[in-house]
Amino acid sequence: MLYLIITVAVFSCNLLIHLAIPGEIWYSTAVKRLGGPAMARPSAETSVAEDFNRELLGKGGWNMEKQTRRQFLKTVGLAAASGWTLSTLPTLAIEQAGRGKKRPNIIVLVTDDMGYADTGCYGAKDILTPNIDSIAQKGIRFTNGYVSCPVCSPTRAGLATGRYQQRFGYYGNAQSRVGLPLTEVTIADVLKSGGYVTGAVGKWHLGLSPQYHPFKRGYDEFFGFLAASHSYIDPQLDTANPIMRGTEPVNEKEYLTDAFTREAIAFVERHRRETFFLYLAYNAVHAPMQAPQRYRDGFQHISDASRRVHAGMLTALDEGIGKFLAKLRELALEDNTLLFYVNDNGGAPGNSSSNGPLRATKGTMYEGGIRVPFMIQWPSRLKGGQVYKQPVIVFDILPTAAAAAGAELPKDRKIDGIDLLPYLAGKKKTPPHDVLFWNTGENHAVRQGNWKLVSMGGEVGLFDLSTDIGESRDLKTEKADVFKEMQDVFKDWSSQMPEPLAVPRQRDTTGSKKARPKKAGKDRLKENRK
Ligand SMILES: [Ca+2]
Repeated sequence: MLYLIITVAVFSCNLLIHLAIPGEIWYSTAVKRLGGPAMARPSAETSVAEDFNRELLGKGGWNMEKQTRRQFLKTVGLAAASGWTLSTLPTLAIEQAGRGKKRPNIIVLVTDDMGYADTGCYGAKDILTPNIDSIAQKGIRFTNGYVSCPVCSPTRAGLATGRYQQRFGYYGNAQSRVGLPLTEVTIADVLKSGGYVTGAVGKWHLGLSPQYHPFKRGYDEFFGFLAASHSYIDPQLDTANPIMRGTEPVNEKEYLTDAFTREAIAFVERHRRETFFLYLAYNAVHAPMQAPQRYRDGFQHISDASRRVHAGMLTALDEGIGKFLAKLRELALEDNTLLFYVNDNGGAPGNSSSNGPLRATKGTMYEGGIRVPFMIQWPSRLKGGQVYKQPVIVFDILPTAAAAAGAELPKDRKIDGIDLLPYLAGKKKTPPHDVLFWNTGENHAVRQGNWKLVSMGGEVGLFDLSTDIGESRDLKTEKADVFKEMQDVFKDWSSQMPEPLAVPRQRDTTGSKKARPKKAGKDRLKENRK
């Protein structure tokens, strides 16, 4: 009985304290009682548990999950409500924080218009890319890695949202003149909500107007440009599309690839003690073809002058990625950083890239347009040096990152991407996707197993990728039943997608020659939000 009275008394007392004292004061009092830092206090997302760790246990040797102030208050509130006394709080806070593994930093590294076979790990012989190749050695290389569109902007929309971009009417580069619809939730939104510091460096290409700026799409920091491409050597040439720090134009003097490397390294150094998400989108090796002489040296063995420039741009990119990865290692961050590397579409016809054995180039529905270098690295969780052969696609990045981060995906809409972690860890043996679709409105493709249906420029074909990676033998007559089934599968899927969003009728400055505006299908768009 006495025990019951004491318990009720303690519960009531603590509940009164919890309800009566505003959160900030309660928090401050609790911290002081715990011998922690005084009120020099934090932004909402600062790691309180980390501070406890430093203050109480000294640096190092503590593997705890970052706790936000809100989480801390929840802990304290729960403790009060359940009758715990203040003297028990340090143990409680630390135990709760230490229960899970530390969340990884997350990096999405994007390159632009590189060919499938331009890097050593994907078969290049004339250009060395040891740093990009190191991702294959330390991580997992996808041999059937796809983007969701054969041109830049829609792929970025798919990556950003974890969805077929057609679900929100984003079929071609023309839509980038408007922007990623504001109804969409981005990977930065998801991770920021999960407590991550977020930054974007490089090419944006998801809207030029202020309301589509990275700051409005979940990013805390931005350094880069908003349009489809940019000069690498002369900022004065791009006054309508300046390099920006945040929302302010800057007069960048460095070779642009080097500048993006510098900024990515600075971001990591700035946020080394926080948990961060960095979207690092180099525009190399997208046109214009420009490389300083220092990066072009050593390629005399390449007879094609244009390919030599490409080699120089790629070398700058590879060395930049090498410096960036070295910084992660130097800061002891590499092991628990989940890094995705993906190129945004197939090798372009005008930049001397090589798609190796794949048919055609950027802009097409053949493998040379959509199958890309794509890798994932997370040394502390995923065994390195593996090759994963099942088809995966760029919009798998968001749910995979969210799962690693313990962040919540939006529940009010369909997410097409799959969390790849159970597949890569060998826990799930089936292919992540039964079928994949591509559609620009004019051309489309379907992959189901090893079958690939392609409708391109009015020609329709069926190919068996297991024996014909170059899509050279059309089997639509020989395999008429498969051909019909895949046509039906595509019709069914595309009937669920809205029409392309209407875009202004003006000169397309974003690089697309094919995109054409169509009547907006707002009602269908609304229906297909889910
Ligand atoms: Ca591109």
